Order: sequence, then structure tokens, then C-alpha cells
Amino acid sequence: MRPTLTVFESSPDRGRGLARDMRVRWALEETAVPYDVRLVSFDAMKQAAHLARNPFGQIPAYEEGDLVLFESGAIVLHIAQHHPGLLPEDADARARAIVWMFAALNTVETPIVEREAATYAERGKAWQAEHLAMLDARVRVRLQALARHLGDSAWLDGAFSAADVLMVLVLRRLEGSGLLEDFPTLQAYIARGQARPAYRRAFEAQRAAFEATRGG
Ligand code: GTB
Repeated sequence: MRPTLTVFESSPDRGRGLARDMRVRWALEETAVPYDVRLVSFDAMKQAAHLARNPFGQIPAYEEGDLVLFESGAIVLHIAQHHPGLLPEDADARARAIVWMFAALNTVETPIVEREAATYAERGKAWQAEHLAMLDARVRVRLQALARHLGDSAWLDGAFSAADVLMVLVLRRLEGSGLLEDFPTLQAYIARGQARPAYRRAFEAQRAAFEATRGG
């Protein structure tokens, strides 16, 4: 059953692959699953038809026959559980990969998103610089631990997995922040992910969608 992925009609990241549909696109490319795309406008995202797909009125949403899923991490896990290539066969190794999927979304992404929100929501506020310094420090603690864990390894736990799909894209959210520059291990890790052919295909697909909708 060919799945349909619902994504921004016009992504605010302007085709930089930072919106959360990129995780799902990358997972589908890694597992060689062809898919269709539905584009939704910001208005349509809050209408009943899309709320039936995602109760929070957000992207991504994923449909496969009668199955309708939201939450990018859960969608990536679903794809990884049903197609070979993104989770190890060995039960313990599979459990560890799933641990790292949660770590990417709960332990690493959370302070990164909090920091990102403060950069625009608190713009112009007297306390922003002090608050950002505190949030930067929290992100650095996570980056230090992650870099220590990775060490000389290519991927988070043995072979490339769905956890790496999530972690590489979570880390990409720090682009432009200046925080990654102190962590060459993590910069090399991100570059390894971006060099994968499946990543390139996913990136080009989301960029083409953005270019098409802006008339370019
Ligand atoms: N936990 C959910 C998941 O993982 O699926 C979060 C989904 C989510 O935040 N979706 C965002 C959304 O739909 C898009 S990805 N926002 C619209 C709304 O809430 O009304 C977040 C995102 C948006 C833009 C950029 N950017 O411009 O760089 C990066 C990331």
C-alpha cells in the first residue's frame, strides 16, 4: 500500500529540510518505499480534514490504507518496523536503537527547540540574552554527552538506524546557532548522514516541493 505523506504547502524553512516531514521522507528513502505527497496550507492544516489526520493541526501526517499516523518519531518507527534497513534484527540491538530514537526526540531535541523558540519569541526582551545563555548551556551539556558517546563511531549504536535519521535532523536544527562549531565529532556525524544517497533524495524532494509552490 503506497503511503501518503502530508507536508507544508510552502515550508517556512524555504526548502532547507528542517521541517519534520524530512525525517519521514528520509526514512522512506532509506527503506525504498515510494510515497505520494499531499501539500497543505497553514489554513488547511487547522481545518477538519487535516485535523482528522493530525489532531494538533500540524505536519507531518502519514496515511497507509486505513492507517493514519501523526508524530514524526512514531511514523519513522512504524516505517522502520515494517521495512528492512532502519532497525537491527537482533532484539537487544533493536531495543537500543529505539532508545536512541527517544533520546533524539526527548533528551536532545527538547532543549534545542526551547532555545530556538526563545530566539524569536523573546526577541527585543531585556532578559533574552541572559535566558539564551542559559539555554545555550543546556544544549551544550547534551552535545557534550552525545559527542562523548559517539567518539570515533560512525553511528549511534552500531549500524546506521532510524535513530540516526532522527538525531542527524535534530542536530541540524542548530545550524546557524554557532553551537555545533565546538563539536567537530557532531559536525562530522551530521555530514555523514547528509552524504547518504537516501538523505540526498529526501532533501531534493522536499526542496523541489518548496520550489514548485513558490513558482520557482
Ligand atoms: N511532535 C510533532 C512531530 O514530531 O511530528 C511536532 C510537529 C511539528 O512541530 N510540526 C510543525 C508544524 O506543523 C512543522 S515542523 N507547525 C505548524 C503549526 O504548529 O501550526 C517544525 C518546523 C517548522 C519550521 C521550521 N523552519 O522554518 O526551519 C523548522 C521546523
